[in-house]
Amino acid sequence: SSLSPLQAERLAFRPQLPSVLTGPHSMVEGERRECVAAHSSVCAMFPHLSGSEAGTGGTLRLMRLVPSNQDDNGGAQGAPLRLGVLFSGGQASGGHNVIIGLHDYLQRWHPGSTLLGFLNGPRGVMQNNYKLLAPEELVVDSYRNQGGFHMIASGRDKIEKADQLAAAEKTCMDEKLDGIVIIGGDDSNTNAAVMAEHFLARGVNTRVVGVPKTIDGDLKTPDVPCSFGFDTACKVYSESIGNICIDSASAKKYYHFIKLMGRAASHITLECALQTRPQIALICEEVAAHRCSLKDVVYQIADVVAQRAQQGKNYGVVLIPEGLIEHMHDVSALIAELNELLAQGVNVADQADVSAHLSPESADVFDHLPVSIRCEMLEERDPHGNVQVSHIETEKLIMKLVEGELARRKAHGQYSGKFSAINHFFGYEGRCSLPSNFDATYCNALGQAAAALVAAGQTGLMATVSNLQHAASEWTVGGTPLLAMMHLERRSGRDKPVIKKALVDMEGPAMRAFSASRATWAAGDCFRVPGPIQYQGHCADTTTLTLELELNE
Ligand code: FBP
Repeated sequence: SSLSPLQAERLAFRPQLPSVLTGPHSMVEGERRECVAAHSSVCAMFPHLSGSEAGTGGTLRLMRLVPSNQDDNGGAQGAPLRLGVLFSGGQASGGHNVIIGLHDYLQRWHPGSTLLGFLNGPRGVMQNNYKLLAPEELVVDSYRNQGGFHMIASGRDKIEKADQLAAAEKTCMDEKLDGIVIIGGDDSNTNAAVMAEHFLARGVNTRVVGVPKTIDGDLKTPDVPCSFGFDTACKVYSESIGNICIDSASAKKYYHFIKLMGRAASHITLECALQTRPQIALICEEVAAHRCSLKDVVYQIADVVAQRAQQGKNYGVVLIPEGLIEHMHDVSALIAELNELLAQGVNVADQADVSAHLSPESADVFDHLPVSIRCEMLEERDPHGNVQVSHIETEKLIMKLVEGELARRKAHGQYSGKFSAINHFFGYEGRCSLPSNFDATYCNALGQAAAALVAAGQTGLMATVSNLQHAASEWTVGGTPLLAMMHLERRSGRDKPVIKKALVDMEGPAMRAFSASRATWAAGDCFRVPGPIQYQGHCADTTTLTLELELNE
């Protein structure tokens, strides 16, 4: 077998189930919910899902799974169901356990059911390209508690335009699907709501249920405590960061600049900072809130380096979220102008010409960037033709500019230390690790919750598993309306209903804990070493410090 001993051992792990899923149960209505903002406008855009076409003005309700002895939907064994499932967007550890949760629920409560795994993400639905996840072929069993999405693979296509919705509708009709489960982030679950509305309007019987996935941790509400994959990714990064911290304190000669995934939100960087206590961790939301410029950020780091040099410390660790580049106001203005120029077909090979077309402020920023970064900004494009910010080596940019600033201070007699820096990027390696016990258990429960929602005839909901501060047996299970996670955003000149990204809350418990300690960490050597993910023993069931702080607020 190609399995490592640990992979083989993890195959045998059986996540504990919330007790409500271990016996007969039924789905009941819970509290009312409002959209995050613009409730009536959002509901009016989804008349069938919100019930506003019935003149109610839009009533959204939570669903809760409760124990029952009755022979109702999802309670005692029911008729076989036909379910489709797909992964959408970036990988996140635990995804396979969501599918396993779906599979196990169907086998237990709806024997004879069929589970279709759509291949390569939403495209698989539009092309009706799937793999049968049949128990007898043991396809599913060999992925228990394993990392990755490779059982059926993922993709970043969208199902939102009329022809795409029509293609999805045809597949669901042809396959006579009772339900389709979309395992994705904010955009994918926004599309899930659009699809659920479309199916209701067209009289298609396929229910649509979402599952909260993304390592970025920016899909959360009071009903969705966290997205899966965040726990494992932060643990993988924190292990390496902790080791690098100790290396820097041992060699005493390098500053390590570490870029971490997380484009819009800096939850990963904040959690890794709480875990490892580096000298500096930049938080995008704070940079944006204080309207920091590139120079402000560089000065902030140079100040810490200079203060440490006075104590004879020419080493340390700096954490940089990958979205930083978009959150410094002057750089984000430059990127917006470059996007315009690229769309107009400016000659990217001629950097002087590009500079001449920019506003004086943006030209000043552009001209002071290292040539390599200028090239990245002009050459790395995403499929929409925009600057591909996640491919820009922000950590190198900041490192080089700090070096320049320190040289300037040295020339003025304001700094006399030595500065030698090394850059790292931790991203993809955190997305497919063997899931932590938390992610394995949470995902298995989420999969079962999603199946229970479909079995109860629910559509347009996100599966939820809550009460996470207690043992898994006490976790609660249900669903929250996708519309309740939405607000309106101005996109391409019109108001679009989308799921609101949950950014780092400047007043939240995790940020408060970080703010209270960061000055001490900057000056001292307070490094903390979390070590590798544990699967056994008393450290095995800890979750992130972020979630722990939030749950104990
Ligand atoms: P999702 O939001 O789809 O889960 O993806 C998040 C993420 O892992 C980001 O942290 C990162 O910026 C991005 O994916 C990288 O995307 P890609 O896999 O397309 O390079």
